[in-house]
Amino acid sequence: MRDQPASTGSSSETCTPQTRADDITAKVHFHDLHPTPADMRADVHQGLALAQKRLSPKYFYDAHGSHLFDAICELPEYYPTRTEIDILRRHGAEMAERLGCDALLVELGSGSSLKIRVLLEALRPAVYMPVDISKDHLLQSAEALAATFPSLQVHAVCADYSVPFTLPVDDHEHPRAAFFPGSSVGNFEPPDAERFLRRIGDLLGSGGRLLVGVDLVKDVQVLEAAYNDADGVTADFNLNLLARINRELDADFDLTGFRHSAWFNPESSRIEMHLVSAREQKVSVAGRNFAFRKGESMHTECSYKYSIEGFHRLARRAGFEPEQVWTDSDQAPLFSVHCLVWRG
Ligand code: AVJ
Repeated sequence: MRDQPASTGSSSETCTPQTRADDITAKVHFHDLHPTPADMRADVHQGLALAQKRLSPKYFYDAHGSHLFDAICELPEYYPTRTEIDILRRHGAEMAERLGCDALLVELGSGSSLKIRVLLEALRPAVYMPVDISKDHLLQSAEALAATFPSLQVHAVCADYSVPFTLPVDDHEHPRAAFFPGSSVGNFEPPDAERFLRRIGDLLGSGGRLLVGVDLVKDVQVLEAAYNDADGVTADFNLNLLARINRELDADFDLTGFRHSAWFNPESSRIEMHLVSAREQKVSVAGRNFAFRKGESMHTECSYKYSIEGFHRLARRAGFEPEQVWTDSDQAPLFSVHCLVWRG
């Protein structure tokens, strides 16, 4: 294994659950696959040159964006997080049985690693491998988790899961499983989601299981409220993308010159998030100029909503067999968690 401890320090006996966050010194193996820096400029330039300007949602998650996302998850309007956690709480034992113990468990887009905590008691993996694009957030969360579960081997991987990567450990003794909560699969266009799922299947190997959270089609008002919260946290999250580009790509977006907009597109069954130019304006990004008409939008995120059958069709096209699905209710469920088996 090529890895290095992310931190060393006082012995684990001094780590009690009461320890302050900055005192947590549990040992986490850290693998930095160095996502983004070189590609972000080219990516942003390319997206802004399109007739329908576009920015990738993966750039939302700088340090501030990751915190804003955590705040979104606590909003009364944003039902997915609490609904999914509730499903994990109620059916975690059954899910653990499906995934099996002693596994190498990869979590894609682990963020604050809160959801996995619900499963860890039932699911006793040998190795937990959180993968996230946001390095500091990943490290803090991985260390906090390792402090609560001292016998768990934690290998944190800083990587962009939307592009191919290989697991940075040479481990073939544990069966593999993957956890992809939050309905982040909905951020991919369906053909990309299919390609992505196939890649995850290849990482898992034959018979490997994927536990994936999928937000469901529902009443438009409920959907749209979740992306247009009254406190404007989602608007801040969307606009933070411009603040990040200003800082990291030497750009001059005027954050007061763009407004957040999000709606459900029923033809494509997706929420679309945009940043709309309030006036005609020019913006310079790393030496290139881009013109905006008044009312012109940059498309910053798609969040596809599926029916259970629709997601099963996608999973099958990708080479997975749906094994079981759990929802928050039988009538008009909001959210679903699927266990899929890789058939290759
Ligand atoms: C975590 C990507 C699934 O699409 O609902 C929340 C991100 N964007 N509010 C979603 C998000 C705006 C979230 N995902």
